[in-house]
Amino acid sequence: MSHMEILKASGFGEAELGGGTLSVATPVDGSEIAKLSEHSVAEANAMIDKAHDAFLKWRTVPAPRRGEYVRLLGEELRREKDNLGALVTLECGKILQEGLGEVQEMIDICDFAVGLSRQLYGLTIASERPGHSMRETWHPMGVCGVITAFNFPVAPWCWNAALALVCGDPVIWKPSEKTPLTALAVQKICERVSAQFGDDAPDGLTQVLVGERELGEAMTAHKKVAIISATGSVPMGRAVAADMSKRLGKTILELGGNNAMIVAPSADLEMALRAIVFSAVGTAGQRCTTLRRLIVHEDVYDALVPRLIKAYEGLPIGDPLADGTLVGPLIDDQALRAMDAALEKAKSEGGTVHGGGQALSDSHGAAAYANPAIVEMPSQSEIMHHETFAPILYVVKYKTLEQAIEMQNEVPQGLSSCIFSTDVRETELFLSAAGSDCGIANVNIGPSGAEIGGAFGGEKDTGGGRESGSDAWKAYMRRQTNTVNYSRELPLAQGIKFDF
Ligand code: UN1
Repeated sequence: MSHMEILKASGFGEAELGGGTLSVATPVDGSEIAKLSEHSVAEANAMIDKAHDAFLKWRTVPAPRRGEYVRLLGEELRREKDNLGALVTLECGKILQEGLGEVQEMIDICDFAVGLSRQLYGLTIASERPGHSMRETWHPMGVCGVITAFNFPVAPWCWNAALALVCGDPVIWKPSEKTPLTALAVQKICERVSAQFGDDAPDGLTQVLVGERELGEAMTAHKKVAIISATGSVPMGRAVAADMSKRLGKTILELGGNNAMIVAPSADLEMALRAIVFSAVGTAGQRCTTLRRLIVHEDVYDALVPRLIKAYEGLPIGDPLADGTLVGPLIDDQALRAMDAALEKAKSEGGTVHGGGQALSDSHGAAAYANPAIVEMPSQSEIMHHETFAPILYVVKYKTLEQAIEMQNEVPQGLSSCIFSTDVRETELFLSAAGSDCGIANVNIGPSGAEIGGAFGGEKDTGGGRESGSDAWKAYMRRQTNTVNYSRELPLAQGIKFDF
């Protein structure tokens, strides 16, 4: 399919794609595919007010009925999976299999949220007073602002939106300025869902803000945005947290990752090799869960690392829309330059670089295709503490598991981690309180590609937020403690006497 056909299949007309000020390029060949109109801050504020009006109505719609909205969204996404998956690939450059996988992740969280809409359970609590009962009730919170990054242009919106919507919160979305088309395509889908759903879907239930940073700032500044869930860089997250804390608004932050794998002597090296390649070069190293540090026991280093270097040499790099490609382009030239700079720094810190540099420079014009790189490092140096959003895998040796865990935890980020080992003493230590300090810790699988059923997020510079499965829904609701006196007395708690 041509680029225009992909855009048309997602419902874009030519008029909509031209005439604006925001230039959108496809990383596939670097060409411009749209010039979109941007929202002003005044328009953003009006949209937030509209979302708040929607909240006043939506919060009174019974949660299972709200779940029906999300069920219809999941159905529409199933129908649109091929079109939206191709658009994800066109706009952010991940290979088509991963574009489709991202839409599947949206469908999965919709299914989860539909069930959840009948399970927004509170507790009953024993009261210390006779004739009293206590319980905990969960109520809708307010407008939920969602800020997303270019690398997963649609799934993180859906992790947030599917939960927020069943929890009674309208959603206002500020996608990355690099990937607004996928967001607009999803908004078109939501508008179809609203039309099917009927009158109790208020106007402004889901909205998209097209433009740059100041629109995110409009959301953090606006009192009617109760929660902001932001995915992206650590500096962005810090700015959102600082602004929100001024008005004591809630945040859910999913920021940087610097994910490691420990390969122990007992590991199944065949499996480890496959897991390493997928998690280090998948999405061209631009997942927040990408494998960036490989910590290999000295006894298996020589059996693993030369094979890995060889596997990298044969990787099919190219057009992400073409069958057989495993590594697509980086988002833009700036990303390629950041990768080059990190590799130079790694060299200056004693690293031996295999691979790296621009790939396919002749055939792909302005696009930024990179050769994935493996860097053998003498120790965990400065550069290894940074997340460079590119396919760079640093490799270091270890002697004892305690030392490996210490290295794995030493970086500022705390998103995902894993160990390859068939020794239960090692794997359980890795998962224990003295083990990985990350939000995600896996055994015998890579650090990326999490399923939606678990809570997703991590500690330290990763921001501490949790999205998606488990009880992440609680962050989108307000908790209310209710004490009900059904007696004819008025005893005070803590046995206080107060007679008058
Ligand atoms: C991200 O890169 O921001 O676990 C999200 C994974 C995907 C989500 C990544 N399910 O790799």
